[in-house]
Amino acid sequence: MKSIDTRKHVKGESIFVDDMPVPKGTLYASVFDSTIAHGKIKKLDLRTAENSEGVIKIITAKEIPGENQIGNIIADEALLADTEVEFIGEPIAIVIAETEMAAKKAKQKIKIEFEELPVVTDAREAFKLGQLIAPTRVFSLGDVDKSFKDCEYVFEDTVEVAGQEHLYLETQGSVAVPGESGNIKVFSSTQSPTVVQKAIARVLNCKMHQIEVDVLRLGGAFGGKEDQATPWAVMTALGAKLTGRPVKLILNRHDDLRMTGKRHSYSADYKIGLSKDYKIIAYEVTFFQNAGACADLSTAILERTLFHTTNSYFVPNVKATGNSCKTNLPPNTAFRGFGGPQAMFIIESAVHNAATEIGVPAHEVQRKNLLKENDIFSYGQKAERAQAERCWDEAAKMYKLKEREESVMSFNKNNRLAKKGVALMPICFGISFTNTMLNQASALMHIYNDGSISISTAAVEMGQGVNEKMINLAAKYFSIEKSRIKVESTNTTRVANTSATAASSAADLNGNALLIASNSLLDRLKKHAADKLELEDPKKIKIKEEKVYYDNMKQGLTWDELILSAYLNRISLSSQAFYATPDIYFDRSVNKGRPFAYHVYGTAIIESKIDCLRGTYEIESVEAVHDFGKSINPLVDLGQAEGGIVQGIGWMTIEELIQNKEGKLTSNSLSTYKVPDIYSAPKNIKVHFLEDSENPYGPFKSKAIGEPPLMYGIGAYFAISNAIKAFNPDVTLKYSAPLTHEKTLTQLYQKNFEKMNSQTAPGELIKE
Ligand code: LUZ
Ligand code: MOS
Repeated sequence: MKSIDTRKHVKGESIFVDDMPVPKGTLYASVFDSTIAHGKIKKLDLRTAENSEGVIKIITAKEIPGENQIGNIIADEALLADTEVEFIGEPIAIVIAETEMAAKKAKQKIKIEFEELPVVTDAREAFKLGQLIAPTRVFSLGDVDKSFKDCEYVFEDTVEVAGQEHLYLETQGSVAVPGESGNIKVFSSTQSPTVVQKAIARVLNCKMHQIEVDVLRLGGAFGGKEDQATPWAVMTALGAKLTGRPVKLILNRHDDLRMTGKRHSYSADYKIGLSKDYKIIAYEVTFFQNAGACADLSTAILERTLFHTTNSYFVPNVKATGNSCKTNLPPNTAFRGFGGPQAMFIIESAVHNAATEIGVPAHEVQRKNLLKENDIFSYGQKAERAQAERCWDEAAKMYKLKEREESVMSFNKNNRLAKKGVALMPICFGISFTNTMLNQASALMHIYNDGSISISTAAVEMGQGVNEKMINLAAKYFSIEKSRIKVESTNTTRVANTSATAASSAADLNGNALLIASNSLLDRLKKHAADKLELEDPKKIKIKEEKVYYDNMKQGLTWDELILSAYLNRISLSSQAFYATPDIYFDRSVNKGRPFAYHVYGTAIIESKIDCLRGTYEIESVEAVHDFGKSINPLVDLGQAEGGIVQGIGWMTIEELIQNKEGKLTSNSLSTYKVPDIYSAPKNIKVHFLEDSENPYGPFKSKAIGEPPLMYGIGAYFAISNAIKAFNPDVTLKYSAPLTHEKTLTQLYQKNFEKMNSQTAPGELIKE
């Protein structure tokens, strides 16, 4: 992957919040957080800490000038706990000192006493206790109860799917610099500058225009900074307000891992019914989402789960019930896919289980049920320009599925202690924020009188290459050199009311706004060129490679000359434009509508190899046909696809979040939480760009790329499961992600392990 930032990143020249030179007099904040998952604060004694060397101030809930509230969708999240704590890592006080070390030393001198309350970490247990974040939601189509009766096959089971740590390279952080008249400028590592701006205004009791949020770039986010960059930015702004000095706060990795939420774990019950010829007739599923202690984005994430209940399949009778359950864990949050991947893993588990029980390869059932043109989703939208079957069939052909299966079969026959497995993973992901209102963006463009261009949009660069794409779009639109164009930081004073850079839609929304801004500038320039050249029809003016043409004939006028002339003739060289996705709506009272501008499709073939002595495995290859639309930048898109695939595989295989009964994250460091590295990444990743796919809703007919490829990683789970079946045909597969090496071993030797469990008394040896 190559973008305008690549060189700077490699050379260490790129600037992140922690790299910025800070103003003289900057103070440092450190957060004092809860050590218990649920309890009342009986006593908070700050005296010794306050007298500690270098301490300027310790801020508690009592000092907050405005509301002690940062909840974005639901107002249920205090910035600082006042009387009660609900998760380990919940902020209680902010220590502000002359140095970071002084702040940390003082923090250790804070004394606190709790009265402990019962801790709930399990979503189903929370559900039984009636602890819901919001009322239960149901999406339905057809009539499941009636149609199960007509099914040849009906299967029921439970599926577990764990969360995931974002592990952005750059941890959370912010710097706030006070200005005159109570104004504050905040440099935050956030995907949502406006959410940060609004939360600060609320907590500080000031107007949004007093708060300027600036974002140069993020060192990764993956959803982890859509909502959860907010508290740290608010804390620095609060510190700046109360001390009158700049305040900086950067979480170290341990604090970040402990204090921030993750991808949601889900537990689900399903019932799936198939006809004699393996058509899925009915699918009923109940989701128990583990939301953590506050709402954060959980309700929106649950909604996206409901939208992705049937993945890439047409199912005529669906009932999907979603419960967002409140537990004593850090609030779980957005993570690449936003609840969609969990729904997709759950139906893939149902399909895999059904196929296994029936005794056919899962891909036979999958292929039979792929969405066709005009098939309806449970939420009332029809599949338009559906590419599910095309992607599948091209993948099967291009990557030689038949031969692959035969070679895997012969490998398995010839090897006793090594087995291979193949799985196919089709994806279908809806593009647009499910909250229709958020599908808006604006762009501001200046052409300076030397012919160079400055672009501001709401898009936040986080390594995904959105800035490169904005440059590609403008360069193509004007037909000028890329080097003329600069993308500015994302700043709330240049672009207001920004929607988060999220939902895979930043390039779509901001790119479209940018093209509208470019279009009005180009119109003005064409008109001016026609005037200057004394030619009558501005429509016949074209700019090609920085030269002006009329009726395809080159005129003696360059881009530089045209711009300077326009300036000298007092023509505006600035433009601001707005874009709102057309044709989308959703009625929450009936859960029907057309929430997505379009869907992204694709199919991957995944091959695994397991060592049947140790239970270890490798993902040997992932080969996909993916619908990129007409890619704006194939290299950037390919980088997103490959990164997504590896991140998805990590989630499904080796990344294991462990929280104990007391609500403590025990996999709280990189020695206990393992992410894929270059050795465990598939040796072979191929992603073929589906041909002849044009998307009317994307800039230059492109499609969104950020989230969808992650879901190919789900196929790794089933590729490993199939290899396990090859070794142990009698295995009763458990559908519980991640499928770690340890779980693989226990399924390879399921019978032996069960025996050992019943015979070795305290079950010391083997615990699931
Ligand atoms: N964020 C959001 C998202 O607020 N709404 C969404 O629908 C969404 N989808 C994916 C990722 N982030
Ligand atoms: Mo996201 S999960 O698009 O912030």
